[in-house]
Amino acid sequence: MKKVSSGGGWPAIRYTLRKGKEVGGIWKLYKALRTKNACKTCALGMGGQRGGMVNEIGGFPEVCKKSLQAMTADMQGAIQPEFWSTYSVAQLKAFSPYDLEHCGRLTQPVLYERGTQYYRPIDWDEAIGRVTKRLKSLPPDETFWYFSGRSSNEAGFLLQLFARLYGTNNVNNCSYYCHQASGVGLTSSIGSGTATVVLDDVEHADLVFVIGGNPPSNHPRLMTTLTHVRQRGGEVIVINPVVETGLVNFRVPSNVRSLMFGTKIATLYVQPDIGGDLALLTGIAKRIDEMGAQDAEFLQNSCEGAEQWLEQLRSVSWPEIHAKSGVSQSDIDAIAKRYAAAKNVVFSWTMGITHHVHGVQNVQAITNLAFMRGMVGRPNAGLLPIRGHSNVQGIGSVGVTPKLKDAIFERLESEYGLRLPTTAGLDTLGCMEAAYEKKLKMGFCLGGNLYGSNPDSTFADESLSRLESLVFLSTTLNTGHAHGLGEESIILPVLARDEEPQPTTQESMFNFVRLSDGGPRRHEGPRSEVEIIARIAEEVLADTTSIDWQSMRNTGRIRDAIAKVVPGYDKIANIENTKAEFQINGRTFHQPTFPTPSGRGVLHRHELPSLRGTGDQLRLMTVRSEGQFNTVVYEEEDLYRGQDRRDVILLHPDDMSRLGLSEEQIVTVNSEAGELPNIRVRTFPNIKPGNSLMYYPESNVLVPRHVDGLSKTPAFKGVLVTIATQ
Ligand SMILES: Nc1nc2c(c(=O)[nH]1)N[C@H]1C(S)=C(S)[C@@H](COP(=O)(O)OP(=O)(O)OC[C@H]3O[C@@H](n4cnc5c(=O)[nH]c(N)nc54)[C@H](O)[C@@H]3O)O[C@H]1N2
Ligand SMILES: Nc1nc2c(c(=O)[nH]1)N[C@H]1C(S)=C(S)[C@@H](COP(=O)(O)OP(=O)(O)OC[C@H]3O[C@@H](n4cnc5c(=O)[nH]c(N)nc54)[C@H](O)[C@@H]3O)O[C@H]1N2
Ligand SMILES: [Mo]
Repeated sequence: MKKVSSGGGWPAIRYTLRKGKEVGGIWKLYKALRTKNACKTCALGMGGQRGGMVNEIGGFPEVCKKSLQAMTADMQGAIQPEFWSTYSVAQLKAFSPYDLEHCGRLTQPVLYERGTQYYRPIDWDEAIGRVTKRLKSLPPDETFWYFSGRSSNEAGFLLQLFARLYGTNNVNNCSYYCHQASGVGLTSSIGSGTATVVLDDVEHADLVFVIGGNPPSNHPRLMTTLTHVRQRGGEVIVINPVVETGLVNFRVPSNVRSLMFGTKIATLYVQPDIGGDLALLTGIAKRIDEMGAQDAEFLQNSCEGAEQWLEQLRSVSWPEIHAKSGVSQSDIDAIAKRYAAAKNVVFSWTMGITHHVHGVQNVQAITNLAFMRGMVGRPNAGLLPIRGHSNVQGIGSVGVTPKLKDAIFERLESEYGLRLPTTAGLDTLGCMEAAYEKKLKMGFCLGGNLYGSNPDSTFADESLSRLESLVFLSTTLNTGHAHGLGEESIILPVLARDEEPQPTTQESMFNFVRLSDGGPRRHEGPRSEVEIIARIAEEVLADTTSIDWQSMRNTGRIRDAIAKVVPGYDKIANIENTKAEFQINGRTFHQPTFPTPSGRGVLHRHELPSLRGTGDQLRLMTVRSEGQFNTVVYEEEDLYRGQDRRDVILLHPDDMSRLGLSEEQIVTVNSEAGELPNIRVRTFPNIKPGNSLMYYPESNVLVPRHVDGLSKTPAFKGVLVTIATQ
C-alpha cells in the first residue's frame, strides 16, 4: 500500500462522503454531528452547547475521521435476536474487533452461562434481578468496578458512589492504562493533575513540544492548532522514535490553502530510542544550564529543590545521556537552542511518555524542563497532557479512582451523612491480578473493553474467566464480550451520549465542563446508563443509605450532588439552565503559584534508566493505527504508515538485514509474556533502528505486566521482543 505523504487532506474528505452514504446520506450524518453534544472521541473538547464540530475557541468546522466513525457506529442497525442463536461464543471469539463492532447496536440484555454455547436474550427484569441478587450475596470487596472514559460525569459519579456505599473502593478507570502517570507526575510537581493551559494558550505559543504522541491520527483537531502555530511563525519540536507522516506535513481539510499545499508541522524532529525520553529531557536541561539560559529567578522564587536538581544535572555525564537516550549531542543542542530562544513554550505529550515503567518520572522531567525557563504559571505557556477518551478526565474528577480525593470524601460524609469505606481499593491491573488469584468474584464494567485493553492477553483471559459474574454496560460488541467471560456474563445495552433522554455533562482536557443535550433514541431497547445504575443501587441498598436512588435517575439531581461535593464543579448545578460551559476553578495556571504545600513547583531528580534490549532483542512499542479507536478497529489499513493490514511488525531496514529478515517474511514474535505467530515483517525506514512497532490490541499477547510503580500504568511501549523465523 502506498504511504500518503501528508496527513489529513483529500483522503479525509473522501472518507466523510463515503461514511455519509453508509448511514443514509451525508446530510443525516452532518445533522447528527451538529447536535449539541460533546464529541464522542478524544478529549480535545468539541461540541456541547456550541454545537457539534465547534472547538473551544469557536473554530468550525472541526471534524475528524474518528468522530465520523464513532457516530456512524452508533447509527448502525440493531443486532437482531436471531444473531444470538446463530453465533456461539466460540464463533464470536473468532470474530475480529472490526467484525464485532460492525455486528450492530446492542438492544437487548443478553446472558451467557458457562456450560452453554450461546448468549441468550433475557428481559430487563431478569437481567437486573440477576445482577442485584449476585451483589447482595457477595462481600463487597470481592467485586470490582471498571469505567471507561466514554460515559458521562453523571453516570460515573453515580456508579462510584453506589460502589462505595455498597462497600468497596475497588473503583477504577481506563486512565490506569493511559494518562495516570501524567496525573501522578503533574500532581507531584505542581499539585494539580491536568493541563495548566487552555487551547488559546497553545494557539499563541511560539514553540510547542509534541512528545510521544501521534496527534494526526489520534487528536486530529489539535493539528489545526499546530498549523496555526506554524502560520504565526512559531515552531513545533517533535520527539518520537517514529517519524509520523502527519507530524511532518498535514493538510487541514477545512483550510483551503492548507488542503492544497499542506502545512509543514515539525520544525525539528528528533528520534530517541523507545524509553529514551528521560535521558533526553535531562540532556536538554543540562545543555540549557551549560548555556546559562535558565530563568534563575523563577527557579529560585517559584520552585523547590532547584539547587539539588541543577547539581545533579551537572554531575550526569554526556556519554551517559547519549547512551541512554539514543540521541546525539547535535540533536540535543538543536533542541536546547530553540528552547532557549522561545518566549512562550507549551509542552504536550501522550502515551509514548506514560506507557513506560518510568512514566511518572518522564512527566516530572518534562515539568522540570518547563520550570527551568519559567514556562509554567503564565499565559501562552505550560503543560499539556493530551488526553484520550472524550470524558476520561471528567470520570476521574467526579471520583472514579480507588481513593477519593479528601475533599470529596469529607463532603460526601458531611453533606449526606454517609459512611464510606476507607480501604485502599485496587487499581485496574490490581483488580485483574486479584481476580486471577480468585480474590474477586464479580466485575462490573461501565463501557470499555477491559480484556482488550489489558497487557498480557493470555493472563487477562484467564483472570476474567475466573470471575463468577461479569456485567457490561455497552453500546456495541467488542472482544471483551467474547473472551474472558465470567461464569455468568450479562451485557446490558445502553444509549449513546447523543441518545440520552436527559442532558449529561463531559469534561475536556482543557478542564471545561459542557452540557450535552442528548437526543432521540435510535433504537428501542437500550437504556440510559444512569437509569440502570440508579435502579440497581435502589434494589441493593434501598433501606441502608440516606440517598434517594429513585431521584438519582434524574441527571439534574446527580449534578446537584456533584456540585456539592466535587471541588471546582459548583457551576454544574445550574448548567441545565445556563447552558454555559464553565472551566473548573484552579486548574489553569496563568500565575506561578501552585497548589503544593509550599505553593511552589517541585523539581524531582531521577536516575536515568538504561535503554533496554541486547543482542537480537528489539524494543517494541504497541500503538494505534489511523483506522482504530482503542480496541475498536474500524479499518484494517493504517493510512499514514502505509500499512494495509494489522498483523505486521514494522522494522528499520538496518534491523532487517542485521537479523537476516526479508520483506513480507512470516515470523513469530516472542516476548516474556507470550508469542504471536504469523506476523509479517515489513520495512519501515521511519522508525529508529533497534526499535519496532506493532498494533494494539492484538499485540497485547506480547506485553508483560510490568507497571510503573508510582502510577501503576503498564509499560505498553516498553516491551522487549525477539523474532523467530517460521
Ligand atoms: N483515532 C484514534 N484516536 C484516539 C485513539 C484511538 O485509538 N484512535 N485513542 C484515544 C486514547 S484513549 C488515547 S490515550 C490517545 C492516544 O494517543 P497517542 O499517544 O498518540 O497514541 P499511540 O498510538 O499509543 O501513540 C503513541 C506515539 O508515541 C510514540 N512512542 C512510542 N514509544 C515512545 C517512546 O518511548 N518515546 C516517545 N517520545 N515516543 C514514543 C509512537 O511512535 C506514537 O507516535 O488517543 C485518543 N484518540
Ligand atoms: N498494548 C496496548 N494496550 C493498550 C494501549 C496501548 O497503547 N497499547 N492503550 C491503553 C489506553 S490509552 C486505553 S484508554 C485503554 C482503552 O481501554 P477501554 O476504554 O477499556 O477500551 P475501548 O476500546 O475504548 O472501549 C470501547 C467500548 O466501549 C463501549 N462504548 C462506546 N461508547 C459507549 C458509551 O457511550 N457508553 C458505554 N457504556 N459504553 C460505550 C463499546 O462497547 C466499545 O466496544 O487501552 C489501553 N491498552
Ligand atoms: Mo487512553
